[in-house]
Amino acid sequence: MQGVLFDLDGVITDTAKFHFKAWSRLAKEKLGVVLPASFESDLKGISRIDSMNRILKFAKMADKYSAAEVDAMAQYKNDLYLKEIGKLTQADILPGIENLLDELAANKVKLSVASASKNAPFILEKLGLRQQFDAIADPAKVAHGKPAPDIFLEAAAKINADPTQCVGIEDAKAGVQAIKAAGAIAVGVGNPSDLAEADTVVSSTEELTYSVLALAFQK
Ligand code: B16
Ligand code: MG
Repeated sequence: MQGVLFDLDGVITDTAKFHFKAWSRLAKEKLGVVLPASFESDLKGISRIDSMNRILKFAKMADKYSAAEVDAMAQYKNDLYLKEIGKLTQADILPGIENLLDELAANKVKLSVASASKNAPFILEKLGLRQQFDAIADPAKVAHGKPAPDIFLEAAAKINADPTQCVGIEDAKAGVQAIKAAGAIAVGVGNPSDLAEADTVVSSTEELTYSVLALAFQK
């Protein structure tokens, strides 16, 4: 196992609730619709602009706005979201993750972040984890979002690792599909029926240890 490629939202910290809060406010204020609770999980791993377009489709306003107006709405959502994540601290790191990062570093495994979020460097800084990672893939530099493999390929390339020699960790179905498409071993965190394509599934981040990842890799 040369490297581990980490999703961020749902694996390192839970930002889905903040995304949902900001999207809900935007939908209500700008589009006059209430988003159903299912949007919180449906938008996991989906890029900002793709999320915006899904919400416009839900509001039956897909063709109503110009590209510039859609961008301005996505920017408004991000401003709301930034206010929320500005409050993150080390206490918001999901259980087991700090221990896992220490174990992997002790075993000389390179660590890279493969998040769809353009805010990943800021979030890691707020959590006090920025220095623990060898690289953060930039989602602005990849052509296709999850479930395409691009962000995981970029995350592996940034640590000079062969993707087939890496384990990817994801909480979203589209993310697991992206890991598999990249040729890496997929470890899912969450419900096994949602993450059936993963090589190994654990129910919570607390169960993520070096030995669980090493076993998944040897499978
Ligand atoms: P941003 P991940 C994803 O993070 C979130 O799950 C998704 O809800 C969000 O829209 C996306 O990042 C983009 O985030 O607006 O901050 O660039 O799960 O890929 O770490
Ligand atoms: Mg995620």
